[in-house]
Amino acid sequence: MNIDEAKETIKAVLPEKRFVHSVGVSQTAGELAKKYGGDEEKARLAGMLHDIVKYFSDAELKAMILRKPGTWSDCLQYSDKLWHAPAGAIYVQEKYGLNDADLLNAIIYHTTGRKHMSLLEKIIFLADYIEPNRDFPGVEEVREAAKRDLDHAVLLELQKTITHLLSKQQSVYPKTFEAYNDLVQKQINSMR
Ligand code: DGI
Ligand code: FE
Ligand code: FE
Repeated sequence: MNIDEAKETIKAVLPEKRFVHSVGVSQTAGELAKKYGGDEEKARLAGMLHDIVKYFSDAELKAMILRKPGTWSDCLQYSDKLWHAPAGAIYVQEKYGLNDADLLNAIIYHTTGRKHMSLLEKIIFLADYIEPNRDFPGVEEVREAAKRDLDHAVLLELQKTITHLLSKQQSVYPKTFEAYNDLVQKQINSMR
């Protein structure tokens, strides 16, 4: 599947606003890949597809995750907002035969992050947060950081997301904490 095919596919299944968001993530992911030496084509494709099953029912998303168990399955014990990410990867693999492990992982972890993220995983995680149609407090600070230091921008995003979830007394998926701890530790090590 190429990028134009992916764009047509999501246009047919997503509401306009989510389609525009996905095109924004694709574009931003391509720019980040160019800047940080990643695979631009793969980044744009992953960005286009990352929310493909966002409007499936919770029952459908849950059934997909149960059908294909993996390290992501524990998300079923947390917010249902997390489910579209692993389910999206299962969907594009089964329906479109996309088998690139890095691309699939970038979709699986686009919502939560995880420790030891690949370059592509970081790019999609960050692009989802900072694409041009996003407008919420703090997004500009992360956009600025993304121009200078990828890890620092991802760390800022994790800090803001965790803080936001805590402020609303919502659960935090453990892999989100692990991603945060991983990058804090890297920062500490780099200052030694
Ligand atoms: O699908 P999008 O709206 O583009 O964005 P997303 O896939 O990053 O979904 C974000 C939602 O997930 C947001 O409402 C916060 C929510 N969420 C719930 N629990 C967690 C969580 N996000 C993270 N990172 N970690 C959680 O534990
Ligand atoms: Fe998402
Ligand atoms: Fe998204």
